[in-house]
Order: sequence, then C-alpha cells, then structure tokens
Amino acid sequence: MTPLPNELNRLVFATNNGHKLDEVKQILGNHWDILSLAESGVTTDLPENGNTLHANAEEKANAIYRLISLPCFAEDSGLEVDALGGAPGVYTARYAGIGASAQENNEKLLEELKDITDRTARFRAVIALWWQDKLFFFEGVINGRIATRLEGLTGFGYDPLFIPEGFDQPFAALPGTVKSQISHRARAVAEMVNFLNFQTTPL
Ligand code: ITT
Repeated sequence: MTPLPNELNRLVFATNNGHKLDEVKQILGNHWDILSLAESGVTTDLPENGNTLHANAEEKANAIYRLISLPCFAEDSGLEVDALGGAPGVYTARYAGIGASAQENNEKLLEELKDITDRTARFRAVIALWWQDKLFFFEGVINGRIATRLEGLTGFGYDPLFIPEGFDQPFAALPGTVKSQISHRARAVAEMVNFLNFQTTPL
C-alpha cells in the first residue's frame, strides 16, 4: 500500500478506552495516523445512551465530530452470550453495574454461566466513521466460547474468558498478534480500511 499524504491518512479515534486505542494503532500500523482524543486536544465525555451498538457508536462519533469537524470514528463493542439470550450485549462494559471493574464483570459472567454447558458467544464491534461530512458504519464479529475460569494476563475486559473459535485458550493467554488479526475490532477496522483505501486511492 502506498502511503498517502499525512492529513489524508489521519483519523481521530473517539474513545476513552486506552486498550482499544492501542489495539487499533497496532492493527493499522504505519499506514494510518490514529490520534487519540487527547492528541486532538479534545476533553469531553463520550455519551452512550443508545440501546444498540450502532446507536452508541453513532452517538460517540457525533459528539466528537461536532467539536472537531475532522475525520473521526468511534467504536462500540459488546459480548453476546447465547445461553444468556445475547446478554450482556450493549451493556457489556457495565454488566456487573455502572463503574464495575473488568474483574467484577468477569466474575458475574462466570456466576451466570455456572451450571450452563452451552458457552457459545461472540464479540461484536460497530464502528461509526465521519468521513467527508458523511457517516459510515462498519461491523466485525468473532465467534467463540466462554471459558470456565480466568486465564492469561494480556488484553482487557473479558479477554481472560473469551476463547476465540479455533483456539483452546482465551485472548488474554494467546499472543497479541492473534487478537490483532482476528478480533471483532480487527475485523471492523479492516472493513473501514477497505472503504478508506477505496475512497483515497487516486484515479
Ligand atoms: P469507549 O466507549 O470510550 O470507546 P468503553 O470501554 O466504554 O470505551 P464500550 O462502551 O464499547 O467501550 O464497552 C465495551 C466493553 O466490552 C468494554 O468495556 C469491555 O468490557 C468489553 N470489550 C470490548 N471489546 C473487548 C475486547 O476486545 N476484549 C475484551 N473485552 C472487550
């Protein structure tokens, strides 16, 4: 891929989650210049009042685009557990209550699945991108299952419990390169990059 002039390659990632930011920077490598909110001089809360990942991603992206009017994107993600009817879904970050830690969320999930053998689940990520004054959406999914105990030290959130399809260990115990290639976030970002490459390729 031929690198493009800097300002064309620059996107602001509207997130307050440093892990998401690190992962997206790792996925996009040198090809895209991803700026955090702090690097863009923005300090604001990101509203999340929607009932769907799409609505939340849009709300977060809109809040930042209104302030900076530059190409920017936000991402909302969630864990969908089949035996729990798709929960925690849009409430994944606050499954054990508002302000709950990852440890508390993981413990609640293990407790809810205590006597359940069907542990199939998926992570879904929805990106809302403001590009040339229009809003675009991209989605990524990774199927897997929920482990019966926590394992591994890397990543964040539910990574010690989520075993991606085709593997025997959760993301937190696998090399980071696996997650950056196959995760819900990696897949949604890949969709966005396909779109952007098409948009920015000179005719
Ligand atoms: P921003 O809204 O600021 O981007 P957030 O952490 O609040 O950050 P979400 O509202 O999208 O993000 O919450 C998604 C939650 O889902 C997140 O806090 C984690 O608990 C979980 N999650 C999402 N992606 C994950 C991943 O790759 N690995 C583990 N857990 C993940």
